[in-house]
Amino acid sequence: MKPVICLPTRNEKENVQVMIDEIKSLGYDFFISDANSTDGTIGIAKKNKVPIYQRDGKGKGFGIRKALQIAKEKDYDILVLIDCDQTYPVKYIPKLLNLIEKEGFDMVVGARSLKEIKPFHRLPNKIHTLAINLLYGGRLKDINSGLRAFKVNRFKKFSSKGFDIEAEITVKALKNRLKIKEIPIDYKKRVGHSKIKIKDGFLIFWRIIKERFSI
Ligand SMILES: Nc1nc2c(ncn2[C@@H]2O[C@H](COP(=O)(O)OP(=O)(O)OP(=O)(O)O)[C@@H](O)[C@H]2O)c(=O)[nH]1
Ligand SMILES: [Mg+2]
Repeated sequence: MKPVICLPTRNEKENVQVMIDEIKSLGYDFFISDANSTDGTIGIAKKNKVPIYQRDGKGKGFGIRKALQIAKEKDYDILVLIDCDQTYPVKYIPKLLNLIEKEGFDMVVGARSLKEIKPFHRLPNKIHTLAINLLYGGRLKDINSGLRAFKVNRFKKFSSKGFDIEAEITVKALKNRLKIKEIPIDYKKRVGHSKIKIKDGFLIFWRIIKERFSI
């Protein structure tokens, strides 16, 4: 199976060089899905000769939608998503891939322990995960994780524009009875500025409800 890694970026100049170096050392194909960053992120990617694709709209969801489209167009079998903020250690990527390739999982997610998540984000995260488990019959621990790998052909397309994208991926995986595995990971303090806002917590919750009524 041919995997590709995608780093979604919006103004991550403090992180992008470190993330490029760490991912390069793993030896897999990778690319950046960027939101027309204005802080020099694009220049750093180009200097490192990393393919960088631009958004079709504003928001992380647009970035991940683009990533899925690129993975399909270029015939990759597995897409790995990892936030470009040095919070998720890249060392877990081979493990995620191994579980898909050797153990037959469709999606493997790096699950953070709640105590490692910022206090401010802890409650919304808990609510989102609980809501998904209740509404879609999951037994998951961290539905918003920004580190996951999945088989490209298990998903047709995504429609989220913003930070509700992980909720959409999770709900679609549960609705389609995909084989999902979570592995515990450590999670580090973010470098650079966070892009998520309070309103995104509500957007994610709304996505969880909305997906219940769509086919
Ligand atoms: N392509 C793209 N990526 C984005 C966009 N907004 C955010 N991202 C990226 O998505 C990833 C997650 O964003 P964060 O700001 O870290 O959000 P978060 O992880 O929910 O919040 P923190 O816990 O504060 O880190 C980062 O790599 C961002 O650069 C966007 O509009 N388009
Ligand atoms: Mg983050």
